[in-house]
Amino acid sequence: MITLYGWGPLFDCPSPSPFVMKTEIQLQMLGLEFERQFADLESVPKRKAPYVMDGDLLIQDSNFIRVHFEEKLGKSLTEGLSDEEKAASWALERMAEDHLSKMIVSERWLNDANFEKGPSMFFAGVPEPARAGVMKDVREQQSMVMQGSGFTRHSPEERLQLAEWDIQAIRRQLGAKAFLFGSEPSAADASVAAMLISASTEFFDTPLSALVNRHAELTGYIARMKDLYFAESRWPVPEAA
Ligand SMILES: N[C@@H](CCC(=O)N[C@@H](CS)C(=O)NCC(=O)O)C(=O)O
Repeated sequence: MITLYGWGPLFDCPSPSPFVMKTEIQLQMLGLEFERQFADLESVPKRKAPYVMDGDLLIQDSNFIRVHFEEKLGKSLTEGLSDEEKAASWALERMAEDHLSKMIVSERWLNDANFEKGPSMFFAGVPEPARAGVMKDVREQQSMVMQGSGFTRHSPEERLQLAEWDIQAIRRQLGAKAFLFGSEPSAADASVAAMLISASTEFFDTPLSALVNRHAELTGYIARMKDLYFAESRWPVPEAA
């Protein structure tokens, strides 16, 4: 049995995590049957989601998960792409998972109002007397990670500019095609669409969403990917709901 660990719909997205969305898409692209369960980050060495159990085998990180199943099934999510396209596919993923991902995280976690309406809900299970302190510590860690990476050493305008250049590159690659490399979705669509879905949500107050949503070809692309892979949520319903 295969189980994907992550989180289901939140913040008007199929998952609060673009990386969980990416893997959820890629497992479907590979034609796999799998269960979805809530992640327990403390239970895995890398303390990140997504992670997958394939029987007794734990696989962590969206890239290793993809390759594990590609090798197991003898399939490739870049089947039919030329060597140049395969290189571009990998580079597009790496691009989407760098500045766009950092922009999404910093807008959600470092902006007080966005944190209150969004990520603060992850701490609902922390006993009330300790909750504020735990949230403060986690946000400080996030802030240090973003500072360390250099991303939040840029001004807000510069961060937006970096995100805009990534979005422009995605638009150029997409062109008039249905998917990044043609009429069929492939590996990079999972990563890029997951980041665009996360960036475009209007749940948060951020100029990032308009950077995506003002382009009809991108909203069309997001809609196509959602129709294909997120038409219905198969995540368990949280107990508190
Ligand atoms: N490189 C990883 C990134 C995964 C990742 O950053 N996951 C986030 C959720 S979007 C996470 O688990 N963060 C928890 C933490 O850093 O403590 C992958 O591709 O799977």
